[in-house]
Formats: sequence, structure tokens, C-alpha cells
Amino acid sequence: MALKLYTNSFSRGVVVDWLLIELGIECERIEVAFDTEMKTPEYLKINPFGKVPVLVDDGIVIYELGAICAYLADKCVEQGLAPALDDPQRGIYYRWLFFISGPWEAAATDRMLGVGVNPEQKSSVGYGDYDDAYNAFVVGLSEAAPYLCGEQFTAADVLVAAMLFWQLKMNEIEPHSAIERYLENVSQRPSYQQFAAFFSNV
Ligand SMILES: N[C@@H](CCC(=O)N[C@@H](CS)C(=O)NCC(=O)O)C(=O)O
Repeated sequence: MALKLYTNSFSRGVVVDWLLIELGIECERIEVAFDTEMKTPEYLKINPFGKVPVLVDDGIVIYELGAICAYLADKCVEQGLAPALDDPQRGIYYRWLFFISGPWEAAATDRMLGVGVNPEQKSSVGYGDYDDAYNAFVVGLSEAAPYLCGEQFTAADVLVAAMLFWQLKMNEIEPHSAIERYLENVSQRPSYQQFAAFFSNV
């Protein structure tokens, strides 16, 4: 499998590292330095954002962490990290992948930057405001039994759990019993121990 991952050990690229462990596949890892290598004309041709992670599979370039996770889970379908196309849990799986990559990322960024949405703007903002997005997040997590798609651990769990571990560490999300219970479930995965080792350096 000729996969290449452009990444940095102190970036969200560690989420892909965790997924690769779960998938049990090899991938060439290319460490890209912040500020310098990420902004060269050569690298900007790979990712015009000048960011990591980027996965390249046989000349096809995939940036955006959520897309990389979904792509790898489908590519390695036999590992069972995505619900089957005809499984209704596939809908829940998509919901989480899109929720984290879109509304949650935007709402959490607003909170980090101290930018609020006023009540008149809420109906025009896709995630309402941070409190609405947080509420949707914890309501969804309270249904995880034990994982987001029930008994099946998926690439969405890797994405969501990694985001939660990171945001709790950075005080970018308020703790909640639903978050704690969900992360306790995910922490039982053997792959989590390896992720925790990368993550402690980030
Ligand atoms: N939306 C992108 C965000 C990627 C991103 O922000 N990467 C950060 C590291 S976590 C980065 O490369 N920053 C370097 C820079 O912007 O110069 C994704 O989900 O992959």
C-alpha cells in the first residue's frame, strides 16, 4: 500500500497515527516543519492551506483530517472501522464525522478566539452558538454505548475522542459526565495507549 502521510508530530496528524494503529497498516510518514517547510511553493502545491496532515494515495491528495479518517477507514474496509454502506449506523457515523469537522470545529474556534454569536445572528449561523453546539455534543455522547456507533468502534471515534482529549487538555471544552464516560470507554482500546504516548508530547 503506497500511502504517504505529510504530518508533524506536534499536530492533529497524531490522530491519523492513531487510526493507522487501529487499521494495522503501514504508511510512509513525512515530517513537515511548521512555518518553513509547510509554506514552501512545493508544499503549497500539495496543500494550498500550507497545513498538515495530508495523505497521498497513489497521487491522490487528501487534506482535511476528517476526510483522511473517512478515506482510510473505507480503503481498509476489512478492518471494520466504518459501518457498512447498507448499515443504518452509517448515518450516525457520517453525522459525527461532519459534526466534528464542521459545526464543532467552528464553534470551538469561536470560543478559543473569544468571538461570540449574538442572539440575532444565531439563526444564520450553522451551529447556532457555542452553547448549542456543546449541548448537541454532550447529548450525542450520552447515547454512545459504548462507542458512537454502538458496539462498533469506528474512525469517527478516533476523530471525536482525539478532539475531546485535546480540548480537555487545553481547557477548550468544559468537562461533562457524558464526555468522561465516553472517553473512559475509548481509553480501553489497546491502541489508545500508543496514542496517549504521542499525545503527551503534543
Ligand atoms: N482543517 C484542517 C486543519 C489543519 C490544521 O490546522 N493543521 C495545523 C496543525 S494542527 C497546521 O498545520 N498548522 C500550521 C500552519 O497553519 O502554519 C484539518 O482538519 O486537517
